[in-house]
Amino acid sequence: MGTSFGRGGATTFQQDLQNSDCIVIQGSNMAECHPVGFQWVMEAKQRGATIIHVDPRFTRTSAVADIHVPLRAGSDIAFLGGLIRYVLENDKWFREYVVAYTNAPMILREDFRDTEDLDGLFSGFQEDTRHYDPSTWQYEGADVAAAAGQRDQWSDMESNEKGSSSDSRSEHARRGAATARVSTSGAGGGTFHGRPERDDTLQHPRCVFQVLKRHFSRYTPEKVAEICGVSEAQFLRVAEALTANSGRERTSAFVYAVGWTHHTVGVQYIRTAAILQLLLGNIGRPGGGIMALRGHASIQGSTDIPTLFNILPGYLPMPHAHDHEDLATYISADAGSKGYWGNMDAYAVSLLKAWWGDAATADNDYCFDYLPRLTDKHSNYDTVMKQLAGESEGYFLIGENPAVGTANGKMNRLGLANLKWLVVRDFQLIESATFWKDGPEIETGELAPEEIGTEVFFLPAAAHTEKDGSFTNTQRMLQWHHKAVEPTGDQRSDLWFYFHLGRIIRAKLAGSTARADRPILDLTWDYPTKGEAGDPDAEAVLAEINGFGPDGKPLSSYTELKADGSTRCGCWIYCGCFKDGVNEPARRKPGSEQSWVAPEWGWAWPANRRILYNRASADPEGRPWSERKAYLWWDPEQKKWTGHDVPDFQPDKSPDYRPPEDAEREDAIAGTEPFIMQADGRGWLYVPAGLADGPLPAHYEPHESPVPNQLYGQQQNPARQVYPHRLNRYAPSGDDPGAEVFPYVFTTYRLTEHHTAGGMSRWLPYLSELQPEFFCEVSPQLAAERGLEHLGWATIVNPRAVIEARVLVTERMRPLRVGGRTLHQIGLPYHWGGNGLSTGDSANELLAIALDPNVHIQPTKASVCDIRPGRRPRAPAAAPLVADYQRRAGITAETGTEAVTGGKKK
Ligand SMILES: Nc1nc2c(c(=O)[nH]1)N[C@H]1C(S)=C(S)[C@@H](COP(=O)(O)OP(=O)(O)OC[C@H]3O[C@@H](n4cnc5c(=O)[nH]c(N)nc54)[C@H](O)[C@@H]3O)O[C@H]1N2
Ligand SMILES: Nc1nc2c(c(=O)[nH]1)N[C@H]1C(S)=C(S)[C@@H](COP(=O)(O)OP(=O)(O)OC[C@H]3O[C@@H](n4cnc5c(=O)[nH]c(N)nc54)[C@H](O)[C@@H]3O)O[C@H]1N2
Ligand SMILES: [Mo]
Repeated sequence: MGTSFGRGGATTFQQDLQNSDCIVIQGSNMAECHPVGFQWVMEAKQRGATIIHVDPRFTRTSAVADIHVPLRAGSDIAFLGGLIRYVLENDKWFREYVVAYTNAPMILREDFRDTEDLDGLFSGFQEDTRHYDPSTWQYEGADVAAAAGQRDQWSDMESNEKGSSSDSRSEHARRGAATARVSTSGAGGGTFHGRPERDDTLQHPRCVFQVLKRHFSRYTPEKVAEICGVSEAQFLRVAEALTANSGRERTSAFVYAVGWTHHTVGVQYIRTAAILQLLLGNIGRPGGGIMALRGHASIQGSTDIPTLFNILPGYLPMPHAHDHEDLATYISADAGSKGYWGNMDAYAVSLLKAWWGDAATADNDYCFDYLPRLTDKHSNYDTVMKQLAGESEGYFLIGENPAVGTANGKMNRLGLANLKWLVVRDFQLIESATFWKDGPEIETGELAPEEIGTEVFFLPAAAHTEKDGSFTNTQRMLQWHHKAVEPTGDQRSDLWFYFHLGRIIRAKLAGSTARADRPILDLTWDYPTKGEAGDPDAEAVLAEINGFGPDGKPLSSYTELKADGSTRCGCWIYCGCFKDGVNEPARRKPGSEQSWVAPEWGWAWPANRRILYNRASADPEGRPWSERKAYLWWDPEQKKWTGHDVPDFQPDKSPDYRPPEDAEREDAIAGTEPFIMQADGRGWLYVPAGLADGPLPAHYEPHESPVPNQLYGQQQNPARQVYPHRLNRYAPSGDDPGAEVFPYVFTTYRLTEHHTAGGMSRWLPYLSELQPEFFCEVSPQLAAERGLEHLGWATIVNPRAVIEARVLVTERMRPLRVGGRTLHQIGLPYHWGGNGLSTGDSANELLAIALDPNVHIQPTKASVCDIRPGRRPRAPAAAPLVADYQRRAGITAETGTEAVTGGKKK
């Protein structure tokens, strides 16, 4: 979303789904996982909208949809790519929107090569480092840095080439872009050097539009059917519904969640939907958009104010350990650029001032050197690898249960067993806190409690009902919750824990003159506390996040932020949520007392805008595309934008504003350019920089798949991250010998009655009674093929583990025809573990660590296995069974790790 539109958040809000004429839910089981928001899908249906659910399984979402398309897990890019081709070939795209608001007219460099030319690779792939050099992906005549995503691609190249002379970065630097930035899912922006060449007639053979057309030309309905296991008729029904409900008068929305993100090519799934929605003119308009459904209550919040290793609050990049990088170099990636990222200096300096207060001055670069620097990837899985290697000593697990919830459970537990200390703060004694005495490895004898050196501290946590605070929900909306009851016993809020931990560390360091202690001693750490336990005042934290002006008063908008040290702001995109000292996230004005947009319910970033890029809901002249879909328009009398929402645009910038040649920052965005975070003000059909695995999506098979790629010789995403390890062996894929040993595809998912790794549901009697046991969903045909009995036991094996589950035989699972043969899929809910009231094996024992290169996520949605009747062998017979499967499939340390597979096929 960040690279396509400029910000890494849902483009719309759930209530707006009621305005859709067609809703495609793909990669989510919305009715079961987001049941409250699903109300708005039902409202749309009542108003006549067509609801489509594209999902390998028939679920409660499918049950109320007009169309359910059971497709093969891991094949969505082929399906969506087919829709893109359909839209282009049948002239169903929204011409005026596409020409004015997207980068369709931009002309690409002559040396760009597409997957069509290179059998599934784009130009620039370096096989030895498994990285792309993106220089050939650029526009002709201009050099644009990433809007979001991989913002330090050139220096990544350098570090991966380990000292060998790197042309890429120096070439990039020569063209003036200095160090670009790195962030995973960030808000956008980026430098722009030169002026890209354009052809508004879209005829130039190297313009984005023509490149796109050629790229997707092979994604025909026949190919889609063959790859996805759907019928051509099913595909065409979706294509017709979607295109009939897009244009001036009608809009369609896409809804996805982790059925799309959890793949080694997950970011490109979402990119494919972004291209489609831009071509159809569905972004920034009511009833349109892409609704990214977020998981935990504040997962959006935990990327905005991140728990991620490579971004700082508000999607500022975490600085890299480049030589001589000072604040100016860090910011120069954006200096003079077009769009709101041009103000990155104000955002960064205000953040440093919020953290280090008076200690941060112009003379010391506002304490920029106090920030940690990235020396490598430090994602969750890289940390697990470091734990296994003995290179990581301590770990805090706050609200996470990796022994159950994270891919390759065994590696996670063995990592925890290799620490010096571990702090777990949770409601329950989850598996990640007790692995040392009763984890599966104790049973198998791989670990013994007396030999584990990890000292485990278990601290009981207070629940959200027992503390004040905010959630940032799926639609970027901050919502306040008030403490309803006092926590009991030793339970404390996480805010309490971190505040007092910091306080004690600071007290211990007091008086130190060591340079290394300055960043901690100079922190502003002065939150007022309340009550007997001394809980910090959560509103004081909100106020710090919102920020203060030179007069010490709360700021009201990020446009007030300054780079001269006079303003403080803990997260620029949240600036304004505590305007005039009022806790706006706590607003709960009833819907009946305000418009359907409900701007006075909670507060959404940025600036309380509910639909992003809403300038695009009007035509270039500023008039609504149609009466029916009017949302924001230019009022020529009052000379301002007006309508149902806060404009995501300068409120008084006229549609005929044209930036002067030397314009900078937001002044360089024309009155017709709605994507104000992007360097060119446009939605990106093609991403010239910012993605690790290509400027356009291409269908690759999942990391492990029993099916050969039917479009390119390249089997998997060549840039995916692999982690060869004795405990993380991969299956052979496609036509490779041994692939037949694991003939079935399995996918993992959630049940309404349980929550994620189970800490919040498996200990509750009512929920445990509703879904008492771990099970696998199989079709009657697969049950017959393997002799599985309904309510009996099944053993599921793959190269990493063997687990057992109760059998649920159901017609909701259907065999598919893929590549001329029958393919069976198996569904596994992933909520179980050994502790609590309802216990069972964890699906994550089976899952591999192999990651999407952009966001480092694991592929939980499509992997391979074998299934057989009966219970699994107990220790010590379990390991030999897995070893036997590995031997039969001929698995070695190299299997499944190759980057490039195309050559050998030809
Ligand atoms: N009751 C309940 N609600 C929850 C949660 C919970 O545990 N319980 N968890 C919360 C969290 S953390 C999250 S992230 C969200 C997740 O919300 P969802 O993503 O909606 O949940 P999942 O059940 O993991 O997966 C969604 C669907 O993706 C399908 N799927 C699998 N592979 C593919 C594929 O390749 N393509 C397509 N098109 N579909 C595929 C699965 O069959 C499944 O129906 O839910 C949140 N809400
Ligand atoms: N196979 C497979 N694996 C998956 C997925 C999948 O679809 N398939 N989905 C992935 C996704 S999207 C997610 S989000 C993860 C979830 O994986 P985890 O985050 O590891 O699992 P949870 O059970 O949600 O863990 C949250 C813990 O926080 C505790 N908790 C709740 N509130 C608080 C609080 O206020 N403070 C503290 N300190 N603790 C609290 C709960 O008791 C619970 O034990 O799983 C991922 N793993
Ligand atoms: Mo999640």
